[in-house]
Amino acid sequence: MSKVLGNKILGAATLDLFSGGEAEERLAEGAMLLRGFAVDDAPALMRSIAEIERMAAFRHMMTPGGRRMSVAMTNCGVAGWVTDRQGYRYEACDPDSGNPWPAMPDIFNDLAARAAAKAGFAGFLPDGCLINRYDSGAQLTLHQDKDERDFAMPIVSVSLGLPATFLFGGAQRRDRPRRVALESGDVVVWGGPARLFFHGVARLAEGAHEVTGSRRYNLTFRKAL
Ligand code: MD3
Ligand code: FE
Repeated sequence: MSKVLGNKILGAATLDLFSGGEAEERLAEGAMLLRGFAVDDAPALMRSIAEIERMAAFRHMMTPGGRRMSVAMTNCGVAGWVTDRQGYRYEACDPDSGNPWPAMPDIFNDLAARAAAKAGFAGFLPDGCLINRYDSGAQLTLHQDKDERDFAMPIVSVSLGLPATFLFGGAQRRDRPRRVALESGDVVVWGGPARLFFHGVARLAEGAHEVTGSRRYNLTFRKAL
């Protein structure tokens, strides 16, 4: 176990500094930010993403309202999140190829389970991972993740590459979102009362990152089925 060296109050959030250079921050009841949790895994995660994308290319999906998403997406695992004019849903097969989504790599499963356990969700076994790719200018408008069957299951998200400003709202769309800076290797576990909170990502600023170049990636692990 790492040793707590210090504790600061930052606005509403509590930050614990650990000897390994990792920090845990409670963003809200049920929402735990694990800063730097996946830093060491980032290069291997990016190699897995490169393999996945050879089988299931990134694409800009269409919202049910007919707008092309600025974030490019692909999936791995048995439950892949898709959107088109028909709506949002999970599909076992990639609609672009007709093939099953690539399998979830072991390092994906391991990371998601370790992060969830640290946040109090032991035994988390995701069945899908949505992979989001942001170029500069890409954004994700405020939304809820509510296409999954069991909201008692958390969602684990992993940031890779360029930093982003995460918008963390509340249970109501009108709740003014807090801005949380997320960097490469940061992991957030969203469970409990925060599971259905509104959230989004501000337009990505230009930059260069040693692991991902001019982009940001985000992995969201879900138990969808
Ligand atoms: C807060 N992705 O794919 S994950 C998404 O950085 C999505 O690409 C963002 O939101 C991204 O749906 C951030 C963070 C996230 C995921 C689920 C949540 C935040 C959440 C569920 C409830 C509250
Ligand atoms: Fe989301």
